[in-house]
Amino acid sequence: GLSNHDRWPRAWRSPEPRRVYDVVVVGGGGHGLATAYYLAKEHGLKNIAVLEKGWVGGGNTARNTTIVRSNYLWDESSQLYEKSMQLWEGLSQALNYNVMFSQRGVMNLAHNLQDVRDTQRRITANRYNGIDGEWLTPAQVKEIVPAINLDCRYPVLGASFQRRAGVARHDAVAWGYARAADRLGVDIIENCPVTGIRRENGEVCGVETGRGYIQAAKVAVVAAGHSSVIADMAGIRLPLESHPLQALVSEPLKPVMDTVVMSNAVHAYISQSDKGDLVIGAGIDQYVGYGQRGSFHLIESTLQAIVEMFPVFSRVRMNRQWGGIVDVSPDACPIISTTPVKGLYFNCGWGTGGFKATPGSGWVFAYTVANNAPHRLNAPFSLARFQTGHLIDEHGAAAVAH
Ligand code: FAD
Ligand code: PYC
Repeated sequence: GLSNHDRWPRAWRSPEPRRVYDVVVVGGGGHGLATAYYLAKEHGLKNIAVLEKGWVGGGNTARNTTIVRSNYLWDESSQLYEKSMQLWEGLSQALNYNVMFSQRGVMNLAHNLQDVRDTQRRITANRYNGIDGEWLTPAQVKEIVPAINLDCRYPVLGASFQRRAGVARHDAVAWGYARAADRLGVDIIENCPVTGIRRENGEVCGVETGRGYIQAAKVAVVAAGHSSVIADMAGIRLPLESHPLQALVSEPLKPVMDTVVMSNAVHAYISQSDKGDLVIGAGIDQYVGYGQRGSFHLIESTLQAIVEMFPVFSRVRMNRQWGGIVDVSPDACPIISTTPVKGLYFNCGWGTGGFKATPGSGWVFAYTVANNAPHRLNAPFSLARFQTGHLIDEHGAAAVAH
């Protein structure tokens, strides 16, 4: 079956880095590739490089549980995530690449009265913002997910349901953006770590890399869990903590679950991939660090929660487990911002929830870099909010324990 692999054409070129670019994007995850694509497509920039220290999409893009939804609480964030949702809805066509976006719905369970109140408030807020959302009674939850045990230790009292939400194929998102950006002339340079940011008179002038110095008038950093490491190279301190976040997949099963179920109260979420594996995720590991693995006790408590809610899965074997490093901000919202260094931009702080935002994040960040000013949608997400106090607290809607 693999015998013809060597005759497949490359999906994107592997050029030698030029010595000068108009824009260097640091980080070849989904967000960085999307940024480069929209810079070229929407803003007509021609001389762009994406510098990736490893391989394209090998960071959190490859490690996440692929949940896509836009049911955040506050106007600022729900509008940003909804922009992303709308881009998702046309993404396979726009990139001419099947990203397998499957709008199978996402359920957020409520297990106590406060959960019920918070969830219903969020549904109402979503609907005021034109975002779909509905309240499900326990009987309706059971109808959609027959395998669930409603009378588990923390009984299911209902759930929010966003029907337009769902999952997408994470690798395809990175590959689709990479191929489309490449076709627009973007140089994607893998195995090229950025090790320093050169500045003169408060302005960025280029980056030191494992493949030599590269001059650039604008440097756009999208490095997820390593954002604060890169900010430090430019003398900037970001209000971020980097934590491990773990996930795991089971052996493949016949179809048993055709939606996504999340429970913040018991710190677990689950869906079934098109391949048949159960895709399961946890809350963050509480310690900070850059090792892309977490601790065993968290895997155990996550699976205890899953088995309590789905006793039918108690004898399913787990195939693989891994961790990514997520960049968590104090209000569980991203930072998409200019910085005190002219020509240097950061897009980070997506924490446990940035996969869903990949298209929208790239779209608004490209606007910000091209215009040296934020788009209306990302203006509230600047670094300045940590000085003005205009935080946008989305810990509840983040739906993953922080
Ligand atoms: P990445 O894909 O991590 O890209 C950053 C890139 O920067 C990396 O490829 C890295 O190698 C590169 N880089 C770092 N330092 C340098 C350097 N010095 N030089 C050059 N390159 C550098 N979000 C959701 O919305 N839904 C989910 O279901 C979900 N589940 C998750 C489950 C897990 C286990 C994890 C870990 C995360 C999850 N997330 C989820 C969060 C989501 O994965 C991230 O927010 C999102 O993928 C971040 O995208 P990115 O492109 O910025 O990051
Ligand atoms: O933000 O929806 C989310 C999410 C699910 C799993 C991890 N993050």
